[in-house]
Amino acid sequence: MSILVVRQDEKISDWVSALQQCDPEIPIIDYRDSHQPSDVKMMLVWKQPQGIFSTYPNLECVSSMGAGVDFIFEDPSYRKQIPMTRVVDPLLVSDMEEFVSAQIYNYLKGLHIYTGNMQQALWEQKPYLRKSDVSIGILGLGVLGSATAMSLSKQGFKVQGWSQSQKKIEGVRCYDDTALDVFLSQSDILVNLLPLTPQTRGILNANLFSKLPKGSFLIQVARGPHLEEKDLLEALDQGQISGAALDVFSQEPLDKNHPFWTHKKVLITPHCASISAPSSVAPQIIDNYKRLLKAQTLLNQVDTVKGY
Ligand code: NDP
Ligand code: OXD
Repeated sequence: MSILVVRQDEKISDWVSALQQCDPEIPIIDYRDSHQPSDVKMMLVWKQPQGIFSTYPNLECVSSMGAGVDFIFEDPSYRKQIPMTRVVDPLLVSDMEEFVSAQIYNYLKGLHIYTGNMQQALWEQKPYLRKSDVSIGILGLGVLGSATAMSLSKQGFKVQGWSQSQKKIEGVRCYDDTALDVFLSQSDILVNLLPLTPQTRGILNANLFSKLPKGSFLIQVARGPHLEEKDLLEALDQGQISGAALDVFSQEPLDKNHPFWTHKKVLITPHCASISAPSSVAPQIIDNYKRLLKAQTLLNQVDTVKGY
C-alpha cells in the first residue's frame, strides 16, 4: 500500500522527498513513475489531471496539498464517499496573516502609487491613510480568516468578519450569513478568505461592490472564480472600488493580454499569498496515512457535504 503524489509542476519532487524524509518506510510514489494502481491507498494532490481518481480502485483518502479543496470537488472522477483532507498548518496561517497585512500597509501608505510614479520620475507626496481611518472586513472566518482577523486586530485595526455560522473572536466584530449587508457597509478594506463552493462562486460581484463604502479597497486571496472580473473593472472605473490587490484568478497563470495587467488600480501577485511548505506539511500527511491503516479519525477532514 502506498501514497501517490500528484501535481503537474516541478514542485512534485520536493513533496516526494519531504514525505520520504518524514517516514522512509512508507512507499511514496511520483504518479509519473510506473506503479500498480491497486496499491494506492492515499493520494496527495494539487491540481491533478482531471479524471485521475477513477484509475485507483482502492483509494481510501484524497489529501489536498493546500487549504483549498475546490479543485478536487470539481473533478468528476472524485467520489464523495472517499474521505478528503486538507492542509491546516501554522506556516500557511502566518504567511497569510503577513501577506494580507503587507497589502493593507501598501495600500494605506500609497506605496503602489509611488511605484507607478517612479516610471515617470514623478516626485509627488500623497496624504497617508492611518489605521484609525479604516475598518477591515474579512469574508470567511475559518482557519485563515480568523487568524488574519485576530492578527490585524492586535496590530490596532478595527476588524470585522463574516462567516456562515456565528463566531466569537476577541477583538473582532463577527457577523453571520444573515448580516452580509451590514458587514459590507462598514468594510473600507475587504479581504476575501472564503472557500470556493457553489454558494460562494461569483460572490465578489457588482451587487456586493455597490454595498461597500465608496472607494473601498479589495484584497482577493481566496479563489479566482469568487470574482466577477468585468464587475470589478467597472467598479474600479466608476471609483466604487479604489483599488484591488489580486492574488488568484479564474485562469492561472493570468493571460498575458488580460486588462488587469495594465490597470493602474490593480496589483497582481501570482497566487503566492501563502504557499504550503512540503517539509512543514509532510508530518500531517504521514500521520493521516498511519491513521488510515489503523482506521482512526483523520486530521483536517473536509466536510464533503458542505464542500469545504
Ligand atoms: P476554512 O474552511 O477554515 O474557512 C472557511 C470560512 O468560510 C469559514 O468561516 C466558513 O464559515 C466560511 N464560509 C464558507 N462558506 C460560506 C458561505 N456560503 N457564506 C458565509 N461564510 C462561508 O478555510 P481556510 O480559512 O483554511 O481557507 C480559506 C480559503 O483560502 C481556501 O479555501 C483557499 O481557497 C484560500 N487560500 C488561498 C491561498 C493563497 O495563496 N491565495 C493560500 C491558502 C488558502 P463557517 O466557519 O461558519 O463554516
Ligand atoms: C491553498 C492555496 O489552498 O495555496 O493552500 O491556494
